[in-house]
Amino acid sequence: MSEETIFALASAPGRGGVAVFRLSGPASVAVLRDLTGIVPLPRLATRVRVRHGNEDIDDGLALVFPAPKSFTGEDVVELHLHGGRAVASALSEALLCHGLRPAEAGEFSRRAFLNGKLDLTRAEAIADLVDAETAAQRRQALRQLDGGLSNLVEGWREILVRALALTEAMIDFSDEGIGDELVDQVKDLISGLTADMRAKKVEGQRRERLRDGIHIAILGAPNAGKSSLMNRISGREVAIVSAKAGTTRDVIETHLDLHGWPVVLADTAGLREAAEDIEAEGIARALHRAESADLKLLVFDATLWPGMDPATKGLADEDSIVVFNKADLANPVDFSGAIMVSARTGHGLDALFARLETEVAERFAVTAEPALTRARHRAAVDQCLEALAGFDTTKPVELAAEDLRQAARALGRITGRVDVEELLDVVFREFCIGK
Ligand SMILES: Nc1nc2c(ncn2[C@@H]2O[C@H](COP(=O)(O)OP(=O)(O)O)[C@@H](O)[C@H]2O)c(=O)[nH]1
Ligand SMILES: [Mg+2]
Repeated sequence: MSEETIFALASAPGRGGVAVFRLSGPASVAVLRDLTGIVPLPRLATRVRVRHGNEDIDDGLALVFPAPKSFTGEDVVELHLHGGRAVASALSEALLCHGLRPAEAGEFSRRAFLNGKLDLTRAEAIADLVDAETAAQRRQALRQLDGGLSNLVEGWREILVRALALTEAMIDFSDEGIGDELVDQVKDLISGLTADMRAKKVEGQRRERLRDGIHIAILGAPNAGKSSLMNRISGREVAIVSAKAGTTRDVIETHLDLHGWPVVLADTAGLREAAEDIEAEGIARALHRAESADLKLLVFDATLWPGMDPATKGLADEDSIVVFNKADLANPVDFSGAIMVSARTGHGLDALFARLETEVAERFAVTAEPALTRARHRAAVDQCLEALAGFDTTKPVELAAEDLRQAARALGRITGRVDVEELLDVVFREFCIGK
């Protein structure tokens, strides 16, 4: 338990209907009594008048969560006051006068972790939930907060512990002739576990996209209407549109909420042989973007049909959607699976959105399965796999057991059951103050 009592504004700063201040630590209840003259019953919202010296600060609600049944596991007080700047600064001053300290970013969650209230995966889920901008991001974070990931990892650890127990049993039973049977059992456990972890790693990479945004690149020849389409899709003028070929040179990104899916849409330079240095570099970047994108929108100029730009056509694969633009100027195009649109009139945009949504949902649907959503999780799994790769039943049993212990330790890093200190900074750094 910490000696210091900390406080922070837990709601967003600035003007608002209500501002929530959170206090945590041994002095929080005494300070509340000093400021309001009362100590409310546990967990019961109570009307209070907040005073500091002779000055009335505000009228509001107070809630007391005595340790250990609180978010941090310490005595916690919440004050719900009016959301004005003057109220916030007067209260902060009063709390400082009472010896409280402003919390650092993530300090409440850090204390919750240290007091056994949260494991690291749940703490990360809180950060994700606060950052979630779309429905899919929110769902994924909530599942992790519910413990999906920590249950998965603990399940893996249990298998390792079982394998370890069997391995140690080999030491005891080595002369009784049942060693071989034990060896087979351990091998089975390890190979099943290894396969499962590998699959989860691949899945995790995909699901991390839900945290960062699914990348969709718009590609095509100069003047096909890529920038116009980008602006149409995003509903804003993000890219410069021009009849002059080679206008877009760098990759321009915009973030969208595509019916709950977080999307990073990128407009790129037109693909052509050509061009002076800067445009050539733009084209190189476009091709690089094409490679790393989750989905590609290949844009063709419908007025050139049946011609199709060969460089763009060359990028077609199962992750691309073929779009013919300038439908307002051209006859329908007979190309299987293609969508006719007009960036100018908006024709076909609904069909394009529907198609994008289907393709994204197919690739990124959040199943109920927990996922290794961060590079940190996957690095720990890699270390675990590495230790297991060294595991060999022909080694002296003591050494083999040590490999399993290492593997289990690596997994423990995901939830924070070992090597705790060094991990904390990494995990809590990205939190905001008051969480
Ligand atoms: N008529 C018509 N013109 C379009 C359409 N989309 C783009 N354009 C025009 O085609 C030219 C090139 O557009 P732009 O978006 O800069 O193409 P980009 O080089 O592929 O980015 C501009 O003059 C646009 O106004 C469309 O759907 N219909
Ligand atoms: Mg352009």
